[in-house]
Amino acid sequence: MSLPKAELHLHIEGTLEPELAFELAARNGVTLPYADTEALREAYAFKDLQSFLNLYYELMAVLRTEQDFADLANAYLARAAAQGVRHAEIFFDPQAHIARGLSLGTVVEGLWQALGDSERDHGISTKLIMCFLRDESADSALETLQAATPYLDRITGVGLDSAEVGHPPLKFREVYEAAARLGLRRVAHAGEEGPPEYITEALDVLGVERVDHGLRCMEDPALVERLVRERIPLTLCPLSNVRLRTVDTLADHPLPAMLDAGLMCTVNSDDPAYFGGYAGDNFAAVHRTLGLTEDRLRELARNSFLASFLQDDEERRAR
Ligand code: ES4
Ligand code: ZN
Repeated sequence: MSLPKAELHLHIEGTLEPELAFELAARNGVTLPYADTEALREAYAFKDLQSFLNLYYELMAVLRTEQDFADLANAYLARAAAQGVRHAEIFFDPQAHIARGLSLGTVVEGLWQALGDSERDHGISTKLIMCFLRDESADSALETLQAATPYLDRITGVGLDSAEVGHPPLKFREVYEAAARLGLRRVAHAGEEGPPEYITEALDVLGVERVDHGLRCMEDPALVERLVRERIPLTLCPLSNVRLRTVDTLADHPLPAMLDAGLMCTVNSDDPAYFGGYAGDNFAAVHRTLGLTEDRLRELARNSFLASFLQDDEERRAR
């Protein structure tokens, strides 16, 4: 579906398609514990977030050089462009790479090679959002933020991802305060597998402007009312929710009810190589399966630009 849209919830490491994973493995002399792309694809039957994360971190072993990160981002941007994406705010997970002995510079410089040429090559403007792994310590997150000092001109904001339950937003109060002092925008995953209270905490303690997923707000009517009143954007990922068993089937997805409630929803792809579809595929799926009207789809596309960091960021820079 080629409706012009912004993608606001996309983990660049989650765009690693099996074919590219094997190509990079061969290039870097890394042995993957799968015979071929078909055997690898068979491992994509997830029972929850953690079972996905295990494979997601395992496959990152093939990413070693700046060129690898540039190739990864270019492959994503080409696919996204074909599906109508005009602006992408891209998450990356520096701690997962630093833990494997890479430098933050390798990751950021590599991604930047692709992002720097993206408007020319793909017609997509981009921003980078550095995520902290919430199942790592708050100290590790702070160290990562410090290590990012030389790259802050390329990093628009910070996010929080990985295993949610048992790692509430409160754990990262200090690092989000430091990020705010540095002028970084703030988002966080909340209410994907974790309870609605984590959404409230992300807003009140971390000061996030946008909530990634936020699906479980629907369990708390007072929270829904607040999110509507404050026009807090939610970056929903319908195909991800199905693959990670957050919803039983796509037909059960609460997106229509969320739109009816007046929530500012956006539709995104999360980890498209793993979850069966890029941004346009997610739009097409909710159109087909949830019966969203063309008007609703246009609302979702409009929301994606309104909820993006495009406008304010440029205004802020001009000041
Ligand atoms: C993620 Cl779907 C999802 N949830 C939390 N953390 C993640 N990292 C990559 N994909
Ligand atoms: Zn995500």
